[in-house]
Order: sequence, then structure tokens, then C-alpha cells
Amino acid sequence: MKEQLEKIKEEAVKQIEASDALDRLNEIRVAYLGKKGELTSVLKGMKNVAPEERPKVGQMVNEARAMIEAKLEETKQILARRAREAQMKAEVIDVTLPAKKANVGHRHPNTIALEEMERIFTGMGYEVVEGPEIEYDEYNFTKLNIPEGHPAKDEQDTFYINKEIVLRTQTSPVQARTMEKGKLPIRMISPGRVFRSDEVDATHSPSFHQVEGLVIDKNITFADLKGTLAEFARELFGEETKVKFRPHHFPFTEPSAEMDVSCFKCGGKGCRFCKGTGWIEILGCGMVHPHVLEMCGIDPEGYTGFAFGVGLERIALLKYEIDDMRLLYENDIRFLKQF
Ligand code: 2NL
Repeated sequence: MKEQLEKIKEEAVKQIEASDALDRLNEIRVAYLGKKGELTSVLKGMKNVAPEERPKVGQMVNEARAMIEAKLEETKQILARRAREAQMKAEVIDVTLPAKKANVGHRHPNTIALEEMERIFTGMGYEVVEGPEIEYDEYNFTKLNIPEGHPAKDEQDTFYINKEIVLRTQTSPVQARTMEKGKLPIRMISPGRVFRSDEVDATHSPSFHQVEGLVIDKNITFADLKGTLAEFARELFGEETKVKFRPHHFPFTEPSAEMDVSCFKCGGKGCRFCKGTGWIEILGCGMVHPHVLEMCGIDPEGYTGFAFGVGLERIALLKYEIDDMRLLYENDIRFLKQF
């Protein structure tokens, strides 16, 4: 019995010392100490041992069990430490390596231009007001003095949802809605997406953005329009910028004008950028037509106002010297990251 136990111990220690994985140690534990293990089978052989010898043999089995358990535990610790050391070595961190740059991106040129315009006008006390992109024909056209039969209302130019509802072709309906609310005076800009049934080319898109402005108060004159828009141009293109107003026609303003700015590339001498003229067309504007004021519930005898409309893409293209509007919509990172 004693020799058998010594042999079991010796064999167990040999196997434990030879094992190189925690799984293997478990297998050994089961093989020696488990229910059907070697030590258990020794205990089962006790019936052949003389009764007075049994406590002694029992003690020896217990000692053998304790010894194997201790050896298993010790080896487990060694293997665990070794595994941890190998892991530490494999996962070593070089704190002197340069950090990975965070890729944060930046705003779209349209957004940069929009926020610049919002900054300029809020600085002059204007509110920024937004409104629906799907509008009643009445707000998009009728209240702006664009009657039935006007060419702007042609299906060639406007997307119709049905007879009464359109995709807005300008952001003026937002201003018409503000006027109707009846709170005066008004100093507002209305930026947003507008829609025209146009073929895509370098300067056209069926969906683009507009920033319109509206001022309504007592005694507003064309001088206020000129002063305000000249200041806007100086803030946007530089202190030396000159402005020029050319007579024009819009149904919703009277008189109407288009404003040019002196070319910020050549200072007005004439270059390729301004096609040799020294001037660049920037926006449309005018004094709000009395009929528009009336239709929006404002008494044209007591109040006057001016309005203007700027194409946001036009400003972004000019400011960043981009020659094709399509580039603004393609979202090619290689293009966008230049601005
Ligand atoms: C252009 C011209 C313009 C307006 C927009 C306006 C709005 C109301 C009343 C009167 Cl509610 N006018 N807006 C006035 C003049 C010109 O836009 O060429 N935009 C790109």
C-alpha cells in the first residue's frame, strides 16, 4: 500500500512538473484526485487492509492528497505568472511613440459661408428665422406679388406637390409668414434650402440655398438698404470693397436692384476672375413692394422696408474660388478638406 502511494505521488509530481498549461493541470487533478482517480481507488482497496492498519493508511492517503494538491497549486501559480509575463512582453506599450492624430474634419464650405453671413447680420441686430421647405403656392408666389401666369410659376421652373403646394423656390415665404404675425419692426434673415426645376451644370442645381433678408420699420429708405448691404460686403470681402447698384426687376420689390462688389482679386482693375470688368454680381435687392406689404397685413402708408436675396452657393464659390457648383454636393473628402 505504502509503495503504491509513493509511486502514485512520484508519478503525479512528474506529470505536474511536465505540464505547460493550466488545462493540463486540471486533467491531472481529475486523474489523481477525482472520483474515479488513482487515490480514490486506493481508498476503495481499504477493505483488504487489516482494521488496525486502516487509520494509518487513511492518513497516508490524505497526506498524499495534500501533497499533490500543494504541488498542483504551486505549479498553477508558476504557470499563471509565466503566462502573465509573456502577455506583458507581447503587449508592451511604447509611450514615446507619437500619438495618433484625431481625425475631426471640418465644416462644409456652404456652412462656413452661411455662418459668416449669420455672424455679420446678427451683429447688426438681425434675427435668423427658418421655415418650411414645402410651402403653399400662396406664400411662395401670391403674397410675393407673383400672380397666376407669371413665368416663375411655370412647371419648367417649380416643383409642384399639387396645385396648391410647392417646394419653395425662395425663402421669402418665411419672411411673408413673419410679416403676417404682425410684430414690428422686423430685422431678419431667412437662410435655407430652395428648389428649382433646373438641369445640373456648373452654376445650377435643382436644390440650392438662399439667404434672404428683410427690414421693415417706419421711414426705411433706399439709403438704409445701400448702407446695410455696403457694410455687409465690406465685412464679407474686406474693408476696401466698393459696391455698385444696377437697376433690375423683381416682382416683390420696387424699385429693385442688383448689387455688384469690386473684385476682391484685382481690386477692381479687371482680371480673369471678374472677366475683366472689375465687378462681381453678388445679390438682388429692393424696397419691399407696397402690394406685398398689404398682402402680408402691413400698412404701406405707415411702414416701408427693404429686402435682399443672396445665393449661398454663389458666395461659397466666390470666397473659395471654386469654379463648379457640383463640387459642393459631391462630398469628395479630397475636395472638401481644402477649405
Ligand atoms: C435674388 C433676389 C431677392 C427678395 C429677394 C423679398 C422678400 C420679401 C419681400 C420682398 Cl418677403 N423681397 N426678397 C428681394 C429682392 C431680391 O432675391 O437674386 N436672390 C438670389
